[in-house]
Formats: sequence, C-alpha cells, structure tokens
Amino acid sequence: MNLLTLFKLICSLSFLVWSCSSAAIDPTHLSPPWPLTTDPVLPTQTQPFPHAKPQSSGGVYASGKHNEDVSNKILIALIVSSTLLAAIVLFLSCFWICKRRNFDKSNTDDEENLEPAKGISLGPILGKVGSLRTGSRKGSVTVIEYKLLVAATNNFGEDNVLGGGGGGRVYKARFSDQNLAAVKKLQGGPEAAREFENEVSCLSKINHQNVISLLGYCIHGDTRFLVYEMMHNGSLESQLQGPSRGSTLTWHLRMRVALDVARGLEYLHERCNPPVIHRDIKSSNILIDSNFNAKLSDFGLAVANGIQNNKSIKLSGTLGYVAPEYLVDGKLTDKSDVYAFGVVLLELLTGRKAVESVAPSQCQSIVSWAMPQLANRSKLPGIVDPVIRNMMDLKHLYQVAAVAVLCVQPEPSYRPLITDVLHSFIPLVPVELGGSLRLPDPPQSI
Ligand SMILES: Nc1ncnc2c1ncn2[C@@H]1O[C@H](COP(=O)(O)OP(=O)(O)OP(=O)(O)O)[C@@H](O)[C@H]1O
Ligand SMILES: *[C@@H]1O[C@H](CO)[C@@H](O)[C@H](O)[C@H]1NC(C)=O
Ligand SMILES: *[C@@H]1O[C@H](CO)[C@@H](O)[C@H](O)[C@H]1NC(C)=O
Ligand SMILES: CC(=O)N[C@H]1CO[C@H](CO)[C@@H](O)[C@@H]1O
Ligand SMILES: [Mg+2]
Repeated sequence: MNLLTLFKLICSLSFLVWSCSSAAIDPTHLSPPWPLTTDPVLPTQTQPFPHAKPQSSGGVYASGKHNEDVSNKILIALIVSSTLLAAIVLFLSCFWICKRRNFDKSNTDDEENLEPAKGISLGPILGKVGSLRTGSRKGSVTVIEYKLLVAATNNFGEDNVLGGGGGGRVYKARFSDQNLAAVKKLQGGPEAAREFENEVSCLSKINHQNVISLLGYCIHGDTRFLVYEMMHNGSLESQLQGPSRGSTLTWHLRMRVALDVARGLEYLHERCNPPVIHRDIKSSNILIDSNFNAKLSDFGLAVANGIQNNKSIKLSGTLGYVAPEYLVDGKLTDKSDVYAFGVVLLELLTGRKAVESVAPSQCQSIVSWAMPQLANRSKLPGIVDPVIRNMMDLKHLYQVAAVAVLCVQPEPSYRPLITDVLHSFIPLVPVELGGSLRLPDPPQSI
C-alpha cells in the first residue's frame, strides 16, 4: 500500500467521523462550545467545513425533554467518533510498525550481502561463525588473515592440535570466547594445492546440515589453511577407536550417525547439480558436533559426477574403503561412496577398524572378515561391538546387517542407491535424534 492511498483512506475516514457526528447532532441544537472543534487531535475537521463553527456558536438553546434528546445524541456522536479515532490511530501505528520492520529487515539484508566483500578482517569471520551457527545463510567463503590464525591458534601450538592426517595437522582456533574453529594446515606441492582449490570451490557451494561448513581460508607462501566450523566431539574414528572405545556411542547414536551420513551423501548424489561423488568417505572424515550431529568433511577428492570414468582422474581414496571396481578399473560412480558407507556401517556395528593387521605385514579388511558372519542370523550378534552387544532390538540389527551386506557388494549395480539406504535408517532412529522411531515408555537410554 502506498502513502497516497493511505492518505485518501484517512481523509475519507475523518469525513465519515464528521458526517456521522453532524448527522447525529443537528448543529443548530448544540450548546457551545462545539465539542469536536476543541479536540486538538482532529484539528483538520473544522477546515473542510468552516461554516460549522459559526453555526454552532450561534445556535439556539433548547430546553426540557428536547435537551435530554440532544445530550443523548452528543453522547452517541462522541462514542462513535472516538471509536473511529481510536481505529485510525491503531491502524496508523500498525502501518508504521510494519513499515519499520520491513525497513530494518531490508537494511540487515543489505549488510549481510555486503559482508563477504569486506573480507580479511576479524569482523566477517566472527559474524559468519555466528550466522552459521543458526544455520541460516548460504555462505560464501571469507579470506582470513594469516596473523589472525597465528593469534587464534596460539602460534599453531602443540596444545591446540586436534588431530593430523595425510594432508596436515588440524588446530583448534579461538577467535573469541564464543567463536571456536578448526584450522587445517596444508603443506606441500601441487597435489595439496589442487585438493585445496577443490575443497574450497566444492564446500563454498554447499550448505547442508550434514556437510561441514567452511568458514574461510588463507594462503601464506606455500602453506594453505582451511578454516572449518569446530566439531566438538571429533571424528567418528576417534569416538570408536579412541580412549572411550565407543562406549559413549549407544546403538541409537550409532544409527543416528549412519542416518546423518546417508543424509549428507544423499544431498551430494541426488540434490547437487552436477551430482558430487565424495570419494573419501571414512570414519575419520565423519565429524561429530556437540549436539551429536554427524557431518561429512574432507572434500579435497570430491568430483562432479559428470567427469566420472575419466582415466586421467588420479586413483585415490583410502585402503579399506575403496570399492573393488574403482581399485581395479578406476570406474567411479556414486556407488563407490555407497561401498565406503557400507564399510563405515560395519565399523559402527562391530567397533573394528576398516583394516586390521592380523599378522606382521598382513592386513584384513573388515568386509572380508564380516561378510561370512553377516548373512547368518545366529552368528550376527557375536560380531557386534561388545560395548553395545545385546542392547538393541534384534530385528533392527538384522535390518542394519542386511543394508551393510548390500552396500559392500562387489558388483556396484547390486548396491542400493543412497536414497534407499537413507529411508531404511529413518525408522531405526528415535524421534528425538531426527528419525521416526517412537520409543516405548519408559524410554530406553538412547
Ligand atoms: N572441524 C573439525 N573439528 C574438530 N576436529 C577436527 C575437525 N577437522 C578435523 N578434525 C580432527 O582432526 C583429525 C585429522 O583430520 P584430517 O582430515 O587432517 O585427517 P584424517 O581424516 O585422519 O586423514 P586424511 O588426511 O586422509 O583425511 C580428524 O580425525 C579429527 O579428529
Ligand atoms: C578428464 O580430466 C582432465 C583433467 O582432470 C581434463 O583435462 C579432461 O578434459 C577430462 N576429460 C573428459 C572427457 O572429461
Ligand atoms: C549359521 O551359523 C551356525 C552356527 O555357527 C551354523 O550351525 C549354521 O550352519 C550356519 N547357517 C548357515 C546357513 O550358514
Ligand atoms: C560422547 C561425547 O564425547 N559426548 C560429548 C560431545 O560434546 C559435548 C559438548 O562438548 C560433551 O558434553 C559430550 O560429553
Ligand atoms: Mg580427514
């Protein structure tokens, strides 16, 4: 609504007030002073009808019964006009509040849009950390000053190390009391540079609850830094193989991790355009936040599905998780991620590592170890991680084992799509953890 129509509305309303009151009260019968003209709130009412006042002030005094009638009319007129007045005031203030709100909103939108352009200072990253926590905005990635990283990580001190893998170490960074982040330091040649570029371009386009958020990056000489949201409960691998040995991971939490990973992969495979293949799904690349949300990380190897089967894509991945057809022929599809998901599922079920060393210089993959026992219902409970053994519904265990068997099929076309996997996990995860399972009263521990 524009201001002109508003003005017209007010004018017609005030005219209505005036004509109502003059209809109820014959001005010639009024005793002075004319009540409405003394009202300072509606000074304009005398303007369009200047004759009203002289008429009223020169009015004839009535008496007796007729006088009572007149004061009744005045009362009615007063009630009607003050009601209308109140309505107008209310309407105007509503309109004003709405206008203000819209104005404020568009203002903050502008600020948000400008934010990434400002770059390079502490302000944007802190704002970004804050806004990503609410999960609202599709982030573009900020360049972060090197000296800021040095200060936040205590000069990359030993005490700040969160972990380390093939690429480099990961440090805890504290930008302020509230704002923690994880900084991955990548050193090395063109290989690392390519993975860095790949990860930045891939993650800056993705905003999903089960994919890690990239807050920013930094290039300092030969060294590159990726700054991620902090994942307080570390990786799935450290949860399973670390000091707690998976004892904090109940059956339902494990099912939730599987569901979250499937959700992240479903997003990459089915809802990204072009579809993305992660290529490095493994328990150390599944990170867990303080609410026990699981998210996918390490997109350095991720490729768009369009360039699959390109022989010049270097064969890479992690032993134990790589699908056989990819290892043998370099054939790469979304089913390679499904295979790796199956391996992670076996880790969740059994608590074992993807590759165990059974003898000096001899390894056994979890797939070849578990396969013969997964298909036999009487053997299955025996291979479940001892810390959760006998703590789940057996029917659920059979179902999860069946999904795992399908995912690690050597023939890719026998493996399910991640969408099908995702839908089979939803009924196994309690409602409070993001699934659809309603636990009986009293609630079992989750
Ligand atoms: N955003 C994060 N928040 C908290 N901890 C993290 C974060 N990113 C990584 N880590 C920790 O750092 C460890 C090392 O991660 P990194 O990705 O460098 O190595 P990796 O996954 O073990 O092996 P690879 O180099 O093959 O990926 C992880 O296992 C995890 O414990
Ligand atoms: C295969 O990948 C290389 C580099 O990764 C690229 O130059 C080439 O065009 C790709 N070929 C096809 C058919 O996509
Ligand atoms: C399943 O395992 C049990 C006990 O180990 C064994 O007796 C049985 O023959 C197995 N069944 C099949 C179908 O392999
Ligand atoms: C199982 C586990 O490690 N849980 C921890 C996850 O992180 C939160 C917040 O840091 C801790 O309170 C939990 O104990
Ligand atoms: Mg990793």
